[in-house]
Amino acid sequence: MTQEQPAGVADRTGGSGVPETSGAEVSAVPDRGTVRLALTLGGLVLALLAGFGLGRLDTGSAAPVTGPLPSSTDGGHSHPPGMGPHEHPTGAASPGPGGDPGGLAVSAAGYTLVPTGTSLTAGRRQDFRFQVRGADRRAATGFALVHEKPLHMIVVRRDLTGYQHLHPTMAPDGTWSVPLTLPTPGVWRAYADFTVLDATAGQVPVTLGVDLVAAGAYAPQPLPPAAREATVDGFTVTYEGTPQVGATQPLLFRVFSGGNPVSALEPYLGAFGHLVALREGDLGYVHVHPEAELAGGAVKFWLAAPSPGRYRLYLDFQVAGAVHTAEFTLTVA
Ligand SMILES: [Cu+2]
Repeated sequence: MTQEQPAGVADRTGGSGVPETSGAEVSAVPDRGTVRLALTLGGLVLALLAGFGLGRLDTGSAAPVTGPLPSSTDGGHSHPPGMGPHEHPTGAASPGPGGDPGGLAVSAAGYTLVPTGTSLTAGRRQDFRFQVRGADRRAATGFALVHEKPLHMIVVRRDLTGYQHLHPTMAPDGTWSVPLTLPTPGVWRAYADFTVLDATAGQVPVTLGVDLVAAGAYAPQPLPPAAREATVDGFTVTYEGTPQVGATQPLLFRVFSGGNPVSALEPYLGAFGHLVALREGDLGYVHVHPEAELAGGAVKFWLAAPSPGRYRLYLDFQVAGAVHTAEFTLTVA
């Protein structure tokens, strides 16, 4: 499916109060928050070479970031090829490799997702609004740009169908809104994936999740069988690699059109691909980004699975200005 992109692919403002600049100077001082970001968004460990890490904050020199500055040579937690799994500091919201994925709670690390409403009408475009409130009960308003956006929102029905990747915009009072259509009845999961700028703790990466309901006759779909090939919008996408529990493994995705490799993959939000993995059973959330450069034409991720089980993988990629999402079922032994 082609993704809904209310903010527009070309929107590089992020819609936040945080001005975006080049992002060129992100890497001098290691930053614990950044490490935690990778852990939070991971649970899966990923290696993002050359500063294209998850933890890379795409804020630049002019960004009014207070507290520990974006940084991290960890480059968003790079694990060079050949490097084995290792221990990382863990925080309340960020279990280490092999630990729990994110998005399972509406409140974590002192931040709570507070939607204005969670009941929507199936098939109707409505504004979904929410705040991220801190321990002081006030709406947070300072967010770091991560992959060009201050907040990434993933919405999926609880049977893992209907995936959407959205970018809400924030009003000055900290209220986020995004036009949202839940096309079919059912219970849907919405994830808010962000790094909040905390006055005392610095950068706090968090992924919070909340259920949304669209009343009506819910016809759940079974998870498709595991496969290494998917088709979407006329593209065929394949992957190689076998994620394992507790050990980072390479995962290479290739995109084909008419049987030929697509050589014109374009960066989308600062990366050649964005990979979200959702675990069957609890919809645990993992979001990883690839190496900065294509590897022989393939988009290369590094990851480890948080547990055995089945996952649905969603790979966002961009060709000719349009974003597509290829979906795969993965079984981790
Ligand atoms: Cu996003």
